[in-house]
Amino acid sequence: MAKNKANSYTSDEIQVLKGLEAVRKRPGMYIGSTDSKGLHHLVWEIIDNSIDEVLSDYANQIRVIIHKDNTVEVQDNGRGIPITMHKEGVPTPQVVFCMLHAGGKFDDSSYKVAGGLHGVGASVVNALSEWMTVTICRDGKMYTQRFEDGGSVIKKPKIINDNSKKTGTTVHFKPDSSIFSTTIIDYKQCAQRLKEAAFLIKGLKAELFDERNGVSETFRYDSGIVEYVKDLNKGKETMNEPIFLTGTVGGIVVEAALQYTVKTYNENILSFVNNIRTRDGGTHETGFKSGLTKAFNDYARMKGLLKEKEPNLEGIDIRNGLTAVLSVRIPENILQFESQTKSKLGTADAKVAVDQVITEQLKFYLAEKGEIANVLIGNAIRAFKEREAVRKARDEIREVKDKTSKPINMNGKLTPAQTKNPEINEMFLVEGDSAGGSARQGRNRRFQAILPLRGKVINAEKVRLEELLKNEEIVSIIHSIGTGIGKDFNISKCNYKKIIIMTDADTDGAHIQILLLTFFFRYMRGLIENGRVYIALPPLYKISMKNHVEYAWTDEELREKIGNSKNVTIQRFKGLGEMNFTQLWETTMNPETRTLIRVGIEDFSEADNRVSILMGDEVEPRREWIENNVSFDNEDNFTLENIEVIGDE
Ligand code: 28G
Repeated sequence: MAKNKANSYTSDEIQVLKGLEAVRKRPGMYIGSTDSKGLHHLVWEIIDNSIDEVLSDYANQIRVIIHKDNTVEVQDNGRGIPITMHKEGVPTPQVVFCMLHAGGKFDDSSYKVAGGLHGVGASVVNALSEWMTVTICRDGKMYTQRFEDGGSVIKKPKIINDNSKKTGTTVHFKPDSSIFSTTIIDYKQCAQRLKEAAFLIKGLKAELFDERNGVSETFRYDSGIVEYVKDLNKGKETMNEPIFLTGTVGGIVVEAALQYTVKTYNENILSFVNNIRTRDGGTHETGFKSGLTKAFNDYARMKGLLKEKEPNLEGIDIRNGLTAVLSVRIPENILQFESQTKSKLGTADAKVAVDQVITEQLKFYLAEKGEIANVLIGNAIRAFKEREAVRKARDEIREVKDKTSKPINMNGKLTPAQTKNPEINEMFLVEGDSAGGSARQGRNRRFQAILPLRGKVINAEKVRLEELLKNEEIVSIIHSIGTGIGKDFNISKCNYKKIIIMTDADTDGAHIQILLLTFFFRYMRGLIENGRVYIALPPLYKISMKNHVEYAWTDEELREKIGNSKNVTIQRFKGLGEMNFTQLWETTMNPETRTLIRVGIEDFSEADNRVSILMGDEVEPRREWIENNVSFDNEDNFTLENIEVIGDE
């Protein structure tokens, strides 16, 4: 697909391509895929057009309705698309919805939505819809026009009301079921989108109605990203009220909100450019970090909190426990992304602008709020000291490792695989010594390693790394996997293709799973990102029939497998320990017959929040969550909110 650069575009140069047929032939080229993800791109595309109108300051309301038939209706209260003739005698709505536009969209806002993978235009949505109706309120009239069959049938526009006081655009469409593998619209994703937009655009009222079940929500945040940061930190103990910093340099509008948490030691910076999430950061994030570091050090020097001979506080320590939302608006003519996916900002001026705004504003803030400044600087100094302590502890481990001739000690109770092939090897983390024993006997010793875990796993969310490194199980896990942890993490050193958590199918087992996932999420996130972490699913039932044995994972499966057979014995497995090693191999470990769930991370900030709530001090939400969310049938629905199952093997 030819993409012209945003800055070489003028509104007169609308490149009209051949028609919508090309889109229907190769939908993937325009929306990435024709699965659920692609389907939702259609929705984002239309919502983004409304957002553009909001950003141009002509609209402040967006309403999204998911109808019973999974059609989607989006409304805004903007100016309404002009209904006048566009060039060469085509009415403007027809240009917008029936002509393919190469590159940028053609409205006049200078900070328009840049589009992630989308930004392909409403005509692509029309092309991939069974029908689309557009209703425009403008100049006291209400017009409507309908398109069918991917925009190939164009009905005449109609005036349905010539005494309408409102203005705005409404687009209602039905995604084409012959193109998409699913046409079910996901409420949660829509809610998340609208919520994010409402956080980023102060004063925007975004409503979502789900007519399939009567659920609805309204998002409106008059304090914008300050409320976003509070929302990210909800349920966590914090050090300060969010600090809001803003300024404009060279046409780049910078907004940041910062709040420190007490018991989470990592940083969570969410950055956006023209309301598009930049997952991989970029120049604005770099500027944010350097501004933050500068402001804190300048202040600490000025107040004598750092002696002349002492080194500067380091960024990593200053960001200890920080939750921040950074939102910048960059005029289109200097907007540049580093990656194809637009997830990393490249505009060099953004670094300068953000750095300058953050340094100046934050220095000013710290000088004014001396008490908070002291708390935050104390936090950074403590983080520095603890980091030093951790480094020492890590060095000690290394020394122990170097000195002993049997490094295997570091691996605790690991029973290694016979071959050392990281491309095929698997490690089972097994709950309990006895199940560990069966697993050791039942495994394929060539490529399967077993590490039994005794008792409860330590909660990585509650203790610092230093403490964690004193825990035998954790040390064994780290050393067996081989990647190192935290900043030292290196996926290429991973000894295993799959790391499989195998626990009993009960609440304790679920708890162990969550504790292990928490540890991986905090210290070895790359394992999850690389899809190396799995959960084994032992069966719930053993069905012994005359000549053979079968296993069932759900009640339904049990009924199915029993059928009309007589003389059947059904045994309910309560734990791994009830299976002998052959059964364990057949049902849960044999790659040919087992079911594994792969653990993935959909959205980091949400998952981060979840993990903090789940693993933090409060016991009740954790228990509740386990009961509500962990089910032990094999419906693949183990979901840690956004740490989720992304399919089996
Ligand atoms: C409801 C779902 C999605 C939109 C507007 C408003 C204007 C517009 C949209 O103009 C056509 C071509 C080049 C200027 C712009 C109205 C200027 C003046 C608009 C939407 C006009 C596009 N008055 N609202 N498009 N350009 N909302 N919501 O699609 O010359 S699209």
